[in-house]
Amino acid sequence: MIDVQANPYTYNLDPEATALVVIDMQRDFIEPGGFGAALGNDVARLAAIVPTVARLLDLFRRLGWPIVHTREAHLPDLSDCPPSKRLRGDPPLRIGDVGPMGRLLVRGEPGHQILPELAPKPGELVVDKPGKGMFWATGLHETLEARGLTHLVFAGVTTEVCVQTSMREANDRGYACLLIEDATESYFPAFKAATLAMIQAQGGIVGWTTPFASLHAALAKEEGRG
Ligand code: TIU
Repeated sequence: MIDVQANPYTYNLDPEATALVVIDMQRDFIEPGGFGAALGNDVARLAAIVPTVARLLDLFRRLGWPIVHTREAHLPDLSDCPPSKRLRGDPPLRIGDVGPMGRLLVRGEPGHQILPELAPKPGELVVDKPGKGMFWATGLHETLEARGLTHLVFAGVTTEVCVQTSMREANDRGYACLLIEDATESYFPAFKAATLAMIQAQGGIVGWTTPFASLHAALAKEEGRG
């Protein structure tokens, strides 16, 4: 086990059984004209974490450890999009409507793509999910179990929506979860802060958090080996 300095206390990372999970670093959430912008959000905030997520991906690639990328998106016929999701609120464009990056939150459209700087490499897992959480209707738990993975390091957007939902779902399925604080972002700074605080509270009720530098420092020796 490798000790990673974390909050609220040391995270014991298993070098044989750890995957990186990068949640929804898609054009639809991070670039103007996508689903995030249609909901009225300032999407520019999210772009700030791209260099840190890229460093995290580089680290896992150098180590040769597994990487999972998720994308939130629906089938073109929207058969996997519940009306309660599509009809929520009063946005100028809804899921499935055509925007500047194609149909919002629909598989295969330009907005569905992961940012080119963070694009998946061959051999990395890419999971399309119709919900906020990464386990609903994806089969991902079975895939991770089959590979013997028990520890998940999380990054991506948005902290309190898809990242937190996925992390809570993973915690309930028995994974030890570590969220990288500067590799996740929200449209709402207060929600990011609250999410980190609630993960850390009560002795790490759903996991641990730490800055990228702490993880990097802890894995420096492993990297030398890899
Ligand atoms: N709206 C918002 O904050 N997030 C989402 O809808 N999806 C994800 O977090 N990926």
